[in-house]
Amino acid sequence: MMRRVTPALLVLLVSVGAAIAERGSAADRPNVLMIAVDDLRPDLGCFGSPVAKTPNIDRLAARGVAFTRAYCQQAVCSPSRTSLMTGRRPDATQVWDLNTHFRVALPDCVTLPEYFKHHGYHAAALGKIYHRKFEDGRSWSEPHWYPSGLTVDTDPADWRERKVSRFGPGVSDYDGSVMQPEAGKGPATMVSDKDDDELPDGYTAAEAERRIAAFAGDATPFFLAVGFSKPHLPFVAPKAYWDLHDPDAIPKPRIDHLPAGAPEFAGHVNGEIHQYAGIPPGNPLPPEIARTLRHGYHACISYIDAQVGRLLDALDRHGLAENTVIVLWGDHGWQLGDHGLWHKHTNFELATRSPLIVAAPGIAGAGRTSAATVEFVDVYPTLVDLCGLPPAPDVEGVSLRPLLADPGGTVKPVAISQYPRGKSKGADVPLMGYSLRDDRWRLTVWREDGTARVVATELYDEANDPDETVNVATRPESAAVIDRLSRHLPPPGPAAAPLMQRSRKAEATAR
Ligand SMILES: [Ca+2]
Repeated sequence: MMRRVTPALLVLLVSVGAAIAERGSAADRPNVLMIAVDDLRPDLGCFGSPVAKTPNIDRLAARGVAFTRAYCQQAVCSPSRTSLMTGRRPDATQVWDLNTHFRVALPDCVTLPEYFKHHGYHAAALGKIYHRKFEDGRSWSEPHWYPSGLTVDTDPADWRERKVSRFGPGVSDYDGSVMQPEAGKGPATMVSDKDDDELPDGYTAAEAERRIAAFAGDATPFFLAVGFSKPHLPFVAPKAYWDLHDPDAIPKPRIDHLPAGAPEFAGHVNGEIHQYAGIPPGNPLPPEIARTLRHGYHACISYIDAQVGRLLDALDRHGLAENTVIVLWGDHGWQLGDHGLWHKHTNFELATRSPLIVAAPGIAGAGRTSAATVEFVDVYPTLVDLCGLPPAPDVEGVSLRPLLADPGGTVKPVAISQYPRGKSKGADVPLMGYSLRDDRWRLTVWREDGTARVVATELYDEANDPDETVNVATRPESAAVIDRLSRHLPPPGPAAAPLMQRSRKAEATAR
C-alpha cells in the first residue's frame, strides 16, 4: 500500500490546524474497527438493561461514548445499512426494500470504507456489512469475506448462496440460520451444542483475530468492518449463552397491542417470524413461545458480546488499542413482542433505536453516555473526522466528534426515520411514514407516497409515555408540538412504490 500525501490532503493539513497536521501521512492515522450487529436493540448493560449479560460491549462503552438516542434511518437491514454506509438517507439511496442496490440510484457514490481506501487505508469486510446480494466490491481493498469461505468481489453476480455449510448440516453458511432442505426456514430458536467457532459469528471473530494480528505488522492503517449476524432470527446460540439467562427474569412487554389511536398500518402482521417452523399462524404468539424467543434473543446478544470481547482483546494483544477508533452499531432496533409486534419494520421507538458506541483514543467523554439525538447517517462523517480525513462531500450526517468531548451537548434537533407501507388497512394508496424524534417527542407523519398529502399522524410523548401506549396527535395541546416538529419534515421524496415494484420484478427475473 502506498503512503502518500495527496494535494487535497496537504490543503487539509494546512487548513485544519496543528492537531490534525501532527498526524501526518496515512501511516500515522488511527485504524478503524467497525462492528455491525444485526437486529440489535439496546438490551445491553451499558444501556441500562438490568438483565443483559454483556460485559464486553460494556467494556467497549467504558472506553468510549454510548449514544442512548441513536436512530437508524429505516428499520430494516438493507435500507439502514445502505444509509449508514453511504451517509445518505433512504430517499437519496432509493433503497427502501431488500431488492435494490444503491448503485442503481447512486452509481458514483463513494461509500464510507471506499473513502478511507482512497485515503490510504486498507479496507476489509468480514461477515454481514451490506445486506446479502448487495455487495459492493468498490468499497473494499480485497474481496468481502464470509464465514462460509465464500468471498464476493466487485460483481454481485459472483454471489452464490450455498445450502451446504462448512458448519455442518442444518446451519446456513451465511448467517447461522438453521436450514431445512426443501422445507424453508427451520425453527426460530435453537440451543446449539456447537461451540462458538462452530457457528458463523464465532468463526468470523476468529478470522477477525487473524486479520488484526496480520495488520499489526503493517504500517498501512486499516479499516476493518466485522459484521455479526446474530441476534437476527433464528435465535441460535451455544448452550452456554442460553444458560446465562433466566427467561422469567427477562421483562415482558408492557404493551402487547398497538398504541391507542394509532392507525393499523403503523404495525404489521409479524410476517418475518411466521416464516419459521414452530411459530403457529396468527397473532398474538402463545406466551410460552414468546418467553423462549425473549430468552433466545438475550442468549444471542451474549454470544455476540463474547465475540466482541475477542476483537477488543486482539487489539490489546497487538498494541493497537491506543491507535484504533472503534464503532459498534446495531442496524436497527427490534420489537420483542412490544406492541404485539416481533422484529422491526415500523417507525416505533423500539424499531428505530439501536445501540451506537464510539470509542476513540484520548476522548474526554470516555465512559459516559450521551442522550443527544443522533442518527446513523452521522457514523460516516464521524469516522472521517476522527481519523483526520477531509470532510466527505454529499454526506447528509454530521460529525459526532463534539459529543465525544462533551457528551452533554447536542448536534441536531431531530432524528429522522422513515418506513414505506403499501396499500393497507386504512390506506388506499401507498404511504411513506416519516418519523421525527427530538429529546421528548416522536412525531410520525404518514404521507401519500411521493407527495406532501398527510394521511395520518401519530405523536408520542416519550418522556411520560415511553412505551408508546397512546397517540396524542389529536389532543388540542399537541398542535404546537406537531407544528414545531413538522418543520423538520423532509420535502416529498421520490415515489418509492413504483421503484420498489420495479426492483421486485427485476429480482424475480433474475431468479
Ligand atoms: Ca437487520
